[in-house]
Amino acid sequence: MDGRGVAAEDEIDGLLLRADDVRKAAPSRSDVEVVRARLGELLGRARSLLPDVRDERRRLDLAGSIARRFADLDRDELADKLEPTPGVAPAPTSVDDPTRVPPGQHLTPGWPVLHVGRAPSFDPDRWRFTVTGRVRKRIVLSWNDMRALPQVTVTRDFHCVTGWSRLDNTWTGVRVSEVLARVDPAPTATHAIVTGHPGYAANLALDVLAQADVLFAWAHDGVALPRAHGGPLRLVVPNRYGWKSVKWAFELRLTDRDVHGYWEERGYHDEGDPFREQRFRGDE
Ligand SMILES: Nc1nc2c(c(=O)[nH]1)N[C@H]1C(S)=C(S)[C@@H](COP(=O)(O)O)O[C@H]1N2
Ligand SMILES: [Mo]
Repeated sequence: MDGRGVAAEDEIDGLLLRADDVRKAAPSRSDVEVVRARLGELLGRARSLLPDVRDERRRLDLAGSIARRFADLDRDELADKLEPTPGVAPAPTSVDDPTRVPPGQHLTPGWPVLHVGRAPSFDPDRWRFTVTGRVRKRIVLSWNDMRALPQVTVTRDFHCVTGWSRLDNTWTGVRVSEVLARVDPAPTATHAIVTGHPGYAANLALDVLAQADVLFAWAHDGVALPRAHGGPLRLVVPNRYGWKSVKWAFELRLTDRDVHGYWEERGYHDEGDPFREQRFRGDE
């Protein structure tokens, strides 16, 4: 290994130690914003050094360590969101079958709101959804086009990588497989990246997207999907951690390789199967 790679590793280790000190020193949750800004700086700098780490295994480990700290930050901010949400029926907090809860998850009665950036406004006349990339037929759907697609309702559990799970979410929308059938995917298409406002994205293998319970959803528990939860339209991928369930989705792009989305770029796992605890890159 060369000197520059080792120097980058040492610097990242140093930044992570400082990040841990900053977090430990924070006296209360009311300081979350200040801590977030400072940690964002330290972790952002650490992340920018990752490409200089030559040893692949070490680079993946460090990427995981950085991503874990970003997730801890979300957990701090979440503490007061894990209460029953006013106006939303509380989700069950116990199960008959313990294997229904993935390892390392706890059940929340509430419906936490978790995202980077701001929820966009919605104008049904101007709203568009594009399906593009490795397709034989690119399509652009209006809101009416989208709503005219065959509708299904599924009830599934939702698992966020920061540790909360919300059971029994009833989603209504169109299967992604229905949308895929309308574009005629190219034979080279193996993956897709779904993008939502304001540029947040997640990558998925096409065979995962084509599962029968993977939807573009416009309703939850029988009412229009609230804007905070991704309304008017969000992706729902029950068999993956929540970060794959892109809110305010506006584009589905088919690709011939796995292109990283927002969190995958920041060290989260490509697959993100909660039952295999694939939280961070480097997890089996
Ligand atoms: N556009 C967008 N979609 C997003 C996110 C985001 O930051 N932006 N966060 C993801 C994460 S990490 C989770 S756990 C879920 C949370 O969904 P909820 O706010 O409806 O609970 O949205 C996912 N979809
Ligand atoms: Mo999440």
